[in-house]
Amino acid sequence: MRWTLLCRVVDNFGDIGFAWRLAADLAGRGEQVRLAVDDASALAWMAPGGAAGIEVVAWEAATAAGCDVLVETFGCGWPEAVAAELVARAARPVCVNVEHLSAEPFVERSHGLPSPRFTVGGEPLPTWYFYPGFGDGTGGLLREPSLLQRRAAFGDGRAWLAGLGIERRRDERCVSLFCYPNPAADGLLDALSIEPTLLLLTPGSATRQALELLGPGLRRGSLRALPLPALSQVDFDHLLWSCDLNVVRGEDSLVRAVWAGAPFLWQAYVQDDAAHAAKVDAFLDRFLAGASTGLAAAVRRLFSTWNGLAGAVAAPDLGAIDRAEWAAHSLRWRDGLAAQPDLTSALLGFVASKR
Ligand code: TRH
Repeated sequence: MRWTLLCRVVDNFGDIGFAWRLAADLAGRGEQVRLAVDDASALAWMAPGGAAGIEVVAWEAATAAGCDVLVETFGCGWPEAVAAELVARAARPVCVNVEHLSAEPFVERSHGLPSPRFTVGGEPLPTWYFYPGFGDGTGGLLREPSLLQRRAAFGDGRAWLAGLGIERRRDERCVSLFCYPNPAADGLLDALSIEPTLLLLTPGSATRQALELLGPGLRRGSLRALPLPALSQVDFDHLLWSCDLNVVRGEDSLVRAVWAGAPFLWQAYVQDDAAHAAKVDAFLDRFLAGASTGLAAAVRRLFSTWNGLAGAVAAPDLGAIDRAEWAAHSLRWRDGLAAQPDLTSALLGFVASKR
């Protein structure tokens, strides 16, 4: 089928990050994809070289003519020309709005519902809501067909790190940091500095905060930190696969940390009305179902602190968590999710049912 994917970059990397991953997964399965985006600049480092089967065009150059499926990401709307084509019935693709990821119960209720838009004359232009999610009855999570095999074959990441000129010492734990500005960052660095730790800093806010808090030497106690360059999405996965703990944010990096199968600490995208508190809670309800009471309490406290939901700025308490239990639970949860259909397969099936 021929797909047009629409993406508007609001801020950060999540909008284009998700849109590119979906485009690449579709193209990898033999679909033809045109990705229309209002700011493609991040693709220069996220997807250098592009991918076969994907054409990237400017937002204004988007057209629904000749396409079978029109996907709007995160309610970004349609470019004027596309809206005009749809109103004039010059094109009749299946229209889908792929929404934000959440573990909240409304996702199951809303997934697959029609979201009719209307022409000025009141004629309906049906669009379907498609909600990514963690459970049955949602659109699932992006997971390319070979992802878990590639992850299993990757090994412990020492060779990949060496390719970046980074030598991980024998006794060091390896931690990645991708975060928003976070008042609890100082406490996290304290908690990490108690034992030999190599902290790998992603560009932007993680590196900025580490430099402010650790100084130019980037050391504290037994912790040494190293700034990384912006990585391609493929190498960002490699980073997560190389670490014992991944500190991630937003949506797409959370999903990739889940597939890495190692413990992760998630910072939700902060919303003014504190809507992220419910998001974090709902996620933890799912992630911790089946965990021991002790692990569940300690992980919940850690996530609350890191997300600023624990009252006064408290220090993230990594020491309270049984690490082996956390690792085994993360792996079990990953394997359970991997038994569910992935987002792209679910989307292909959904579109087929609407044609
Ligand atoms: O960048 P984010 O904070 O994106 C956010 C969220 O998606 C949020 O929900 C949304 O509303 C807001 O953007 C607008 O975090 P996220 O979602 O993890 O996206 C980061 C992307 O960047 C992801 O695709 C991984 C990619 N990435 C790389 O490819 N290389 C890198 O070196 C890094 C650090 C990230």
